[in-house]
Amino acid sequence: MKTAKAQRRLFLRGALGALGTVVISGCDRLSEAGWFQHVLSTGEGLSRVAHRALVPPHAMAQEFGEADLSPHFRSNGTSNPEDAQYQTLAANGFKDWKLTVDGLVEHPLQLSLADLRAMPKRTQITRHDCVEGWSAIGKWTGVPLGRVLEMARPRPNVRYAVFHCADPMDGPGSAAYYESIDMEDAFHPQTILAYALNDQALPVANGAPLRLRVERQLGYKHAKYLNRIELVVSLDGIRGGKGGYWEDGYGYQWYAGI
Ligand SMILES: Nc1nc2c(c(=O)[nH]1)N[C@H]1C(S)=C(S)[C@@H](COP(=O)(O)O)O[C@H]1N2
Ligand SMILES: [Mo]
Repeated sequence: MKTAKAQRRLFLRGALGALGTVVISGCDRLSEAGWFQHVLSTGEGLSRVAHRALVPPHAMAQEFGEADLSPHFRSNGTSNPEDAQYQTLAANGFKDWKLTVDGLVEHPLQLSLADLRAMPKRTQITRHDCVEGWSAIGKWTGVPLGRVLEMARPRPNVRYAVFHCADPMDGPGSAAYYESIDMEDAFHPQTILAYALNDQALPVANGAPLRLRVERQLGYKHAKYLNRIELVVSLDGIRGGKGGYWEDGYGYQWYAGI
């Protein structure tokens, strides 16, 4: 048994080691794009660097058992997109729906729900935390996002995956919800494109036919009603440039680590 003091010392050494890794591995890239400079110049980036220094890159979000499932997984934000095309697709059980994967890729993809269901799947029971002050535990099944991205062959300079959704946020015809994550989260084993919740086809209220689960981040990052995943080198060209609906419009943090 290690003493509490020895354990604390070990933890500190680990944390400092991680910080060193962040700084050192950043060095080769910063000369190119100056991203490290940019990251350090914003409070946003600082919290991300600090968070990434303390949480090892492949840290897993906690997973739970069947007994922990919430009796009802509530819906938040959009619960039924006010979009004619979405409604037509939904009426037909999403048989004609396709996910587009494009942007900086060698092989743009168009995948049906059947295509996605035929791919390797992952099931995970996790807790969803919404900034509005509620949590729920749900069982999600879907395709690891990394597998889908690999199929599209991302170009080496790709840095972010942008998720374009079907739900207009200010009535029919208005701009739809969108979100983005970096490649580290995109290739994390628990980051999946979920088509099932609690062993049932994903309900419309929770993002049918496909939604993102990015388990180490807060609820608003988990884009529902996916239409398209666009790979980009910078978020500058995406709407307001801050990477998401809440980030651009309401000052939410882009990296919403839990
Ligand atoms: N397309 C889309 N995705 C979205 C939202 C939304 O309104 N539209 N709301 C977000 C927020 S704030 C939360 S907490 C979760 C809610 O997921 P749920 O409806 O399955 O509870 O979805 C996130 N993803
Ligand atoms: Mo949320």
